[in-house]
This record gives sequence, C-alpha cells and structure tokens, in this order.
Amino acid sequence: MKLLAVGDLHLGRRPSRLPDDLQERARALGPAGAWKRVVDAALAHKVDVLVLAGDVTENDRDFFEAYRELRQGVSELAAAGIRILGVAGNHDVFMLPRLVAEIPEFQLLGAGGDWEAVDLTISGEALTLWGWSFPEPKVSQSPLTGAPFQRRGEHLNLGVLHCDRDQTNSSYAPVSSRDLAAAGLDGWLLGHIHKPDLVTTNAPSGYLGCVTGMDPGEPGDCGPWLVVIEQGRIQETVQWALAPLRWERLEVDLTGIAKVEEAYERLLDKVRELDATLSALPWPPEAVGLRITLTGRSRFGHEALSRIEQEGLEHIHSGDKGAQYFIEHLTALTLPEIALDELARQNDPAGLLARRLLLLDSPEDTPERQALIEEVREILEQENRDARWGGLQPVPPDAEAAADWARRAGTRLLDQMLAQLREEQS
Ligand SMILES: [Mn+2]
Repeated sequence: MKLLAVGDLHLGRRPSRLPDDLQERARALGPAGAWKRVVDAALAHKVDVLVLAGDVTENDRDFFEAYRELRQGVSELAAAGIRILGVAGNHDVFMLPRLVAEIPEFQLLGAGGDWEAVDLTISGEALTLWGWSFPEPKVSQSPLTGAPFQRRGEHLNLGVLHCDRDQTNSSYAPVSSRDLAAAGLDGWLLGHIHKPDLVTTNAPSGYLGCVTGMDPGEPGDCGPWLVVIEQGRIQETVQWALAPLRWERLEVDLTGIAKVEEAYERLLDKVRELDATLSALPWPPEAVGLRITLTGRSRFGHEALSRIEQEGLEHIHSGDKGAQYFIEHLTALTLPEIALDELARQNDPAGLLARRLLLLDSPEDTPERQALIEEVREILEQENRDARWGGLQPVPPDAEAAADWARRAGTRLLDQMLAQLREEQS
C-alpha cells in the first residue's frame, strides 16, 4: 500500500518575498502549483491513499479559489481510485468541513475534535488511520488526553494530527513527544510546523512540513512523504521534494579576488553548482530564492555587494531545467584583508573598531567583552521597543545574537572606513 502524506498546504496563500518578475507566476509557485504537482505525482506513482494533515487552506476568505483547486485535484485523484482523507488544522477549522460537505470524495477525520478511526484495506494490506480535527481555531488542551487508542487493532495504526509538539503553552493543540510515543500507535503524521522532521521507517513520526517554500528562513526540501506499507509494516518512507519554489542559502567566499567583477563570477559559479544538484532532482524547482552571504577576507566586500545589487537581484540565472534563480537577501560579512591585530595598534577610529572586533572574539568571560555586549544589547533593545516593530513582537537578543550583530555591523563599518582611507590616500 502506498500512502502519500501531505503537510501544510495553505491553499489560497501567496508566497512571500517573490521578486516583481515572478509575481505573475505566484500561483504556480505557491500552494496551488504545489498541490497540482502533488496530484500529478500521486497519479503517476499510483498511490493508494492520500492523507492531508491540516491547514489545507489558508483561511475562510478566498473560499472559491481554494475550493476550485482542491475540488479539481480531489476529483482527479478519486477518478483514479485513490482514497483521500484529512484532518482540519487551526487555519481551516470552518473551511475544511464546508469544502468536504461539497466534495464527498474527501473524508474528514475526527470532525469537531472527536477522535475517529478509519480502517482501510487495500491490495491485501490493512491500516487504521486515527484522526482528530480542530473544533475551533484555538485549542489549549492536548488532543491526546483521553483519546481512545486502546481500541487499536492488531494491524498497522497511524495517527494524523495537526498540533504543536512540545510547546506546553501553545493555543494550537499542544502535545508532548512523550505522549505521542506513549499513545501506542505505530507512527504519527503531523501538521502545523513548516519545517519537516525526518520521518524514518524506524521512527515514522514527525512533521511533514510545508509543500512549497513558504518561508525564506526555512531552506531545503519541501514536499509530501511517501509511506510504503508491506506485510503489515512500514517498509519505506521517502520525502518527495516536489516544491515548485525552493529557498536556499549560499555562502560566497571572496578571499583572493583581485577585482570586484570576480565577486559576481564566484557567485554565478556557486549558483551553477547548486543548479547542477537541483536540476538532477526528480522534481526540479521552478524558482529558487537565494539568501546570499559574501564571506572570506577581501577588501571588496562592500563594493561587491553594491555591484551585485546593481546587476539586479530579480533574475540572476536560468538553470538547466529552466528554474529561475533570484536573490531574496544579500549580506556582506567579509573581513578586511588587513590583519586586525596590526590595525588594532593604530590610534584612530579604525584602530578602535579593530580592537572592539578583536574583543568580540576574546573568551566569553572577559569583562570588557561582556560590557561591550551589554552596550550592544541596550542599543538593540531600544530599537526593539520602537513602535514600528511592535506588531512583530521582537525577541530580545541574547548575548551571542548581540555579539553576532556587532561583528557584522563592525566588520561592515571597518570595510567602509578602510575603503575611505584608501580613497583619501590615492
Ligand atoms: Mn497550523
């Protein structure tokens, strides 16, 4: 039996951080395009069952858009004899039951927050799926409390749940890893967190993750998980990384470049290298957003950054399979070529800055370092208290985050100072 487990789809949501020239393809790169890829892959690989772990739709608005897309895919799957089951998450509490009422091929599990078990027997394999759906958008109690898992049958039993794991005070169905393990089922297919866990055959329990790149901060593979059941047990689990939009982080080391143009060449080499890997995947992405950091020791750090920005970030490379690569974010963390120790002996602003940068790399219990970091945290916290960021509920920086921030800001400033000095000298 082939079961395809699909995590957070969020139909109706548009991917964020897309450049202007990809805006017209936002639908194809977002959840709608990802869902189409899921349906096509499920048909091509002849899966038997498709399970959705909640947050299938983004919210109660955009009903018709999400409805049309879901309806289309479900009809195609159902026509091929594929069973479709799912639970509601915190995003689609009202939407999913409404959709399901109109799409009878889609079976909602555990409506209203009552655990439900469904027995499936397909090509000689028996499986019981346990599901629970959000009864309202916020649930502060663990749905595992009082769940009737003691009624489990002899054959394979898997749970499908949208929940917040190991977040005791969460309003999104908090459950503990320990309770999940103690529930007595053979595995858990979880929704809610967009970063996938490794769901292995030994421990087939974890977050399925989102189906296309939702957050530039979460790079790497996204897509549903195939679970192969044979002779009453899970034989194989594999993630189908079929996301049309993918986020990646790239580090480009500028050490040793002789002129600023070489920075762009090095960047393109890195992108080509990445594309060689990605275009060889079974489902190459259509667009790849890059978070790029320029590193190494070079006096061209700052200049390279503005040069790359001038060249344009929107479309830097077309891959072998036509994937479009764009830059989502670019930072220069290059260090000046001049040795800091040497510079630190100077009695000028550059020397003072160099001494402070060296201080950041001294042992953590150095009193001068601690004082410097306190000063930095004070500045960052003042910025956090600024009303403009109020809606984001900024987290106060810890000592290492403050040191990191100071290192970046200081390095950038030193880069600029040295460039200025060189200009004055020439
Ligand atoms: Mn959720």
